[in-house]
Amino acid sequence: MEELEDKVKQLGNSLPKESWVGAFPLILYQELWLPSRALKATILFQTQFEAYDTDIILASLPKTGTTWLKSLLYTIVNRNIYSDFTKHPLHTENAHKLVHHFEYTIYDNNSDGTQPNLAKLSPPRLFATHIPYLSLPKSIRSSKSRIIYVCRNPLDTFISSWHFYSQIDLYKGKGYELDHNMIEKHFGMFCEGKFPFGPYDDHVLGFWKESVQNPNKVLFLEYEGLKEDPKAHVKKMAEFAGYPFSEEEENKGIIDDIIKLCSLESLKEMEVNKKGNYFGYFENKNLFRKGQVGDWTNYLSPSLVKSFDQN
Ligand code: PAP
Repeated sequence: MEELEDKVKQLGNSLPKESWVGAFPLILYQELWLPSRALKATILFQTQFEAYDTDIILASLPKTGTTWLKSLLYTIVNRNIYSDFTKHPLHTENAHKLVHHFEYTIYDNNSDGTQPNLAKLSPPRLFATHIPYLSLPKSIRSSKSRIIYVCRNPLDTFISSWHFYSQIDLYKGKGYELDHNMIEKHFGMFCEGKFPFGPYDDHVLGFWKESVQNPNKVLFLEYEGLKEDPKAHVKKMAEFAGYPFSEEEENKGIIDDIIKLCSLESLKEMEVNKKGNYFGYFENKNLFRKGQVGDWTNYLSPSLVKSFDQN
């Protein structure tokens, strides 16, 4: 392990670096702007993970709806075990602790002490990742495991990330929130692909292409579509995951109950999400903001957006 530690350190020293909002360190690994702290875990994930055909993996770029999708997927798949939504695990654990991220908690034993034992998880194992399709371990791509991908309008994704990092002290981003020069600077970086787990386009296109070529492998969803018609999307997710709703369940209104339990308003009000942290260093409360489609119009000028369109 020490040997790996040394190799990762050496590799880390040799790779190009950037800082996202404040001083959140990024490193360019396999054409991917990876948060530096996730380098070792990503390498372990890529080289050690053995997928089961029954695994269901939620993939996304940060700030595109990960917490929402984790909550929905966990609730859909476990609805027979946790049928009383007033006592649902989402009331006591943040979604990131119910569906673990490979490159954070699962392969990072320095994270938050919630590292699951992969061999002991009963199927279907639910996982999440921000790693792009072509950088995933071969066993995920070659097994029958399924991937649910969510994408979001790039401008809203950028603004959500901007707020997230400029609200936290940890990377000294605090105070930047309304600093327009800083927004412009970081928007320029985003357009160049320098963004956690970016470039944005490569990420989205990788999963989109696979969803077209192999629709049984990747279900491609859009945040905006989920907002517009959550019921149709929750049904689609349940079918894809192998847990379709029966007519009886539908008649009882279970889909509406799941949507309500996992709504932004509901999650935001849960005590567990008002305090505590996830991945060992991010605060739960910062995961829940406006969830508004088109929020970027409040922050980005038409000329900035034009420069984005031309890229
Ligand atoms: P993560 O990648 O760090 O986990 P992620 O959950 O993907 O973050 O994205 C957070 C965004 O999803 C926030 O968007 P905003 O900044 O534009 O408001 C957050 O408000 C939104 N969000 C969180 N939970 C929900 C939910 N249940 N429904 C809709 N949007 C949500």
